[in-house]
Order: sequence, then C-alpha cells, then structure tokens
Amino acid sequence: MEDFSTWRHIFKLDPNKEISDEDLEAICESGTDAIIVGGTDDVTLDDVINMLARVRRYTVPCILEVSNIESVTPGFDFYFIPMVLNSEDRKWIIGLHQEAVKTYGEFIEWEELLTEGYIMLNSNSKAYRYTNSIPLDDDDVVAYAQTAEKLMRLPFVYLEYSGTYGNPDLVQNVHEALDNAVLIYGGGIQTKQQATEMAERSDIVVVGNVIYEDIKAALRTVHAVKKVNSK
Ligand code: 1GP
Repeated sequence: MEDFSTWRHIFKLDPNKEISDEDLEAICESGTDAIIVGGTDDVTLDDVINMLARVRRYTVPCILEVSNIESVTPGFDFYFIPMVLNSEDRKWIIGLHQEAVKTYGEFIEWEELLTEGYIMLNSNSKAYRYTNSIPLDDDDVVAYAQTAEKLMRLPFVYLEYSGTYGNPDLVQNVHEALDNAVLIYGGGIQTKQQATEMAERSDIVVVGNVIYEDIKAALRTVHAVKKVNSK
C-alpha cells in the first residue's frame, strides 16, 4: 500500500471539467504524489469512470474523493471520505456516511477508505455553500483540527479554501497544533511562491483549478512543494 504520510503534493482533477490528453499526461507524469478525482456537485459515475481510465494509463496513485454515493466505482487506490466538520447539516458530517455504510457496507474494502476532517474556509466557494458550512474564527479552526485528530482520530485534516488563497498564519497555527494527523491545504494556489508558502505550513498541498487555467503554472507547483521540508 502507498505510504501517504510521505506525500507532499496532490493534483485534484474535476471529473466534470475537460482536460486534453496532453495536459493529463503532463499532470500524471509531473512527479506529483497522487491524483485526487473529485468535485462538488454534478459528479457522475460516467465522468468518474472515464477519468479513472485515463489516469490509470500512468503509475501515479489515484484517489476518489467521494462526493456522492452514486459516483463511487471500484478501481481507485484509495477513497477519501470527507466529513465536513463545520457544516450545519448532519448529512455532510455523518449522515451520508451512515447511509452508504448501511447500503454498501458488505462490499466496502475498509482499508482503502481514509477519512478527511474537512474545514471549509472560503464562504464564497460552491463547496462551502453546498455543504451549509458556517463561519469560524481562527481559534475555532484550530479546535476543529484538534478535535479531528485527538477525539476522532482522523488521518487527515483538510483546510479547504477552494478557489481562494488562504491565510498562511492560520495554516501554520493549525499545523503546529497537530501531532499525528496529516494536514492538507487546498485552495487558490496559482504560483510557485504560493505553493512554497503553504508547503512550509502543511503536510500536503492540493492544487486544483489552476490546472485548467494555466497548465504550466500548475506544473511548476510540484517542484516548489517538493523542495520544501515541512515541520
Ligand atoms: C479544491 O482544495 C482544492 O478542493 C484545490 O483548490 O481548486 O482552488 O486549487 P483550488
């Protein structure tokens, strides 16, 4: 099994968005540690299967970040299961999870599942609104991260700024507050400098949107992250 504790950089591909074979090859062969296939809404089984088949031409580990039960398919290396810790709606914290276990429990390969304690931090993002997330002050964020690690013993804490660049000081504070959980930072990374700054303050940096806006800039984030020693 892949040792995700050594991962530093992940590209997130939206199964809903178009990407050319050439760009996909560049992403998969970039030296990134893994590819996450994931989106917010409108993720369909067809699109997920299509993306899996295309990424599987390369050796890079491929993860499905599960956003709905209907689009789950076998064949990924891991399944990341988000629990949105600052959602107001129990469905996003534990509800859909319980439903999925009830329906598909006997088919689940438990060791392939890894839970992410998601903390939504960009109130303008689709994911934040979609999951009925609520605003937090910095102390709340640190406490949620520690709750995820210490009480829930989740392997990942995910600071999700999707679509906007986050607050490096807050990311650093969260990182310092965690002992065991792997801290994932995602959101708004468009330059090498941003990638470096967040890599210095987290364990894994996730790069998404810029893949579709500026592929060369996206590829440059890999080296920027890899050369940083964190913690
Ligand atoms: C989204 O955290 C990821 O879930 C990455 O964010 O798309 O803004 O890079 P961006």
